[in-house]
Amino acid sequence: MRFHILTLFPEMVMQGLNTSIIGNAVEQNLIEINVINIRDFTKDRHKKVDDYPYGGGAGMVMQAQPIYDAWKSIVAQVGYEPRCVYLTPQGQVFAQGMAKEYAREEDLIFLCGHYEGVDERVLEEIVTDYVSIGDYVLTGGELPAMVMVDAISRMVPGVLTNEESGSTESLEGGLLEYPQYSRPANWNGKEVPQVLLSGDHKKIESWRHEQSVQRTLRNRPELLEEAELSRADVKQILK
Ligand code: 6GU
Repeated sequence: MRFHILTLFPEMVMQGLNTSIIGNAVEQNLIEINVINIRDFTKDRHKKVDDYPYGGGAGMVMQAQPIYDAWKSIVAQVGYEPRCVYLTPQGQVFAQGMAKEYAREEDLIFLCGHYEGVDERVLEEIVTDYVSIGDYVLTGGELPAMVMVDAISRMVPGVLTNEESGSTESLEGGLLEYPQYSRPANWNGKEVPQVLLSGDHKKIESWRHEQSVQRTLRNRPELLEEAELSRADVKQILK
């Protein structure tokens, strides 16, 4: 899968995505991350990419021309118009199901805005999806783009090893992850739950599932509306 990230701050995006699992996925050619500096496409002789908003008001607006030309260069390179995500707090809130869906795309374009926004006319021309990463305001779309690349990449086949993919289950069955423990069995006077040392894998599995249900109920009760629950789960919740 190829990610194409349109930004005024390419170094920020590149540094954020060259490490750990995502860095490995790039090295193994499972994903490709193509960072494009919008400023490289300005036709302004002072390399300007923004201007004052018509109608007045605070801040600057990113102009249409450099963004459109940068986008066209991607389209020319790949030979079709991939889905184009504009990162904005006005968008649909990103969730695990969307990450899974985006992971099926061959190419995905991200447009990172800055300042007070982007000229609406270029958004109308190129953007197919408006996405937010949550209800708070950030200074630009770079961090949200990195968040999305990470969440989508781990859904691309081969990116996670068998060991890592266990932690995929958490939000997919609609439940939060159960607690984990490692050595030593007693740390600071705190014991690892006995069941985990029992070697009884059936019992361990059902204990972990119970923990997931309890955690979800305590921390994110709204998730239980979508979660797949057994009669035993419901009994546990009601007791
Ligand atoms: Cl996608 N962009 C910005 N600037 N702020 C955000 C956001 C996106 N999602 C949440 N806050």
